[in-house]
Amino acid sequence: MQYKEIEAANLEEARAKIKQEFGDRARIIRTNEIKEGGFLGFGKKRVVKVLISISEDELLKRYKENLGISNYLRNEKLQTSQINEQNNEKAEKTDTNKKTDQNFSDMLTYSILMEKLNNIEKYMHNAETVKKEVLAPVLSEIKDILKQNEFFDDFIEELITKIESTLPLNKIENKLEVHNFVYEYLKEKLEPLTERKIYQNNIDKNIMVLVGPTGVGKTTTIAKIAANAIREKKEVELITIDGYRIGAKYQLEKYAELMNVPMNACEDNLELQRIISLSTADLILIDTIGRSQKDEIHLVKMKKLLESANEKISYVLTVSATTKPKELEKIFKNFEMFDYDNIIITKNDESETIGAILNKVIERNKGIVYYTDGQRVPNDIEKATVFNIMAKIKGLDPNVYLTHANF
Ligand SMILES: Nc1nc2c(ncn2[C@@H]2O[C@H](COP(=O)(O)OP(=O)(O)O)[C@@H](O)[C@H]2O)c(=O)[nH]1
Ligand SMILES: [Mg+2]
Repeated sequence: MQYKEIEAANLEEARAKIKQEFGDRARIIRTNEIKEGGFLGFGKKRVVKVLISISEDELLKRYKENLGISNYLRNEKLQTSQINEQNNEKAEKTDTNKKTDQNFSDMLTYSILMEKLNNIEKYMHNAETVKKEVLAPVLSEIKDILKQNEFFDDFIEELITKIESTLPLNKIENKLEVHNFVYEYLKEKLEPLTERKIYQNNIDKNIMVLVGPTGVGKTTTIAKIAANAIREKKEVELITIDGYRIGAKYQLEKYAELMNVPMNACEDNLELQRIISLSTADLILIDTIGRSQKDEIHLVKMKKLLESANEKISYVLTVSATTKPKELEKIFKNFEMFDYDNIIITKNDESETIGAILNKVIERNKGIVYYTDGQRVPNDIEKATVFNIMAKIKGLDPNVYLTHANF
């Protein structure tokens, strides 16, 4: 791969130049707007510098196509005279010699090109810089869309770089192509995270614990999951270790009563062990202590208590779609001690965007099992699929959603 820098007065002109010289084969790596020249800060000229990459083969092919080797060499005065000297030495040529000369001439052209391109690196470092990133209009639009969806900056940068290095020039200028690329990119990342099994059907006792900050909707979500499991003819049992908050036990007890399922409140290890071992349920749902996730000692105690059950427990982190992006990292990290594989996203009805959460699950390789979108038990819950999660990414061209619709 070789790199070349194109300089122009503005982005449009730079693109036109690249197209003319390299066709659609070049990939844009970086675009900078630079102020150059001037004296004592005055009279600086704005220029746009676009760094592109192109494979050696393509480069040589392009030069041959466009300029013709002889034309190209004629323009390169210094190098041409050297070649002429060498050519003159071989005044009379046989056919085979001609062929050799043609190869030689090709090679020389090629090495001149390479040398020029290698110098670009040096040249780039010397450029006086007041750099400002300039993006193609479609790319800056997609950047805004991703920002509005609350994806984090480094994630967006990575995605933009990926677009620039993957899509050829003519496609980068096409809104639908770029939006489609973004959709596919996110879908590819989210697909493996939304297709995980919620609980394993092959083991007879599935135990699922919902952990997460206070007030995100753990108890309500447990009631919803329980009601849906009952609808699927599963035997369900509820346990709470949420004894700390007055009324917390009462809340789950009420749901258990309504659904006619057993409910136990556990305060210590032995009790938890006894209840789990005696249970004949297919699904045991455990509600947890409603204290701040900042209270680490309490979380450790809770974890010890759950570990004492000696059973295979799957931990699920419950996060609200309304959580501020800044808070999310802390929450994902603080609950990491539970080794949770999956998350549930609650309160989707109260938030337009879930990009920050999606960003975190992709980064930490966590599955999304459910999302909830209202207070009604048992209705306001959905199993997460890649399609309903992708539908929560707002602002992409409607045609992109249409193309991917799962009719
Ligand atoms: N709007 C909305 N409210 C919800 C949702 N899930 C739970 N809630 C409400 O959030 C509040 C706290 O829920 P709760 O289950 O007690 O949270 P916990 O402290 O995590 O157990 C209650 O008023 C619930 O009705 C949801 O998906 N959407
Ligand atoms: Mg609760």
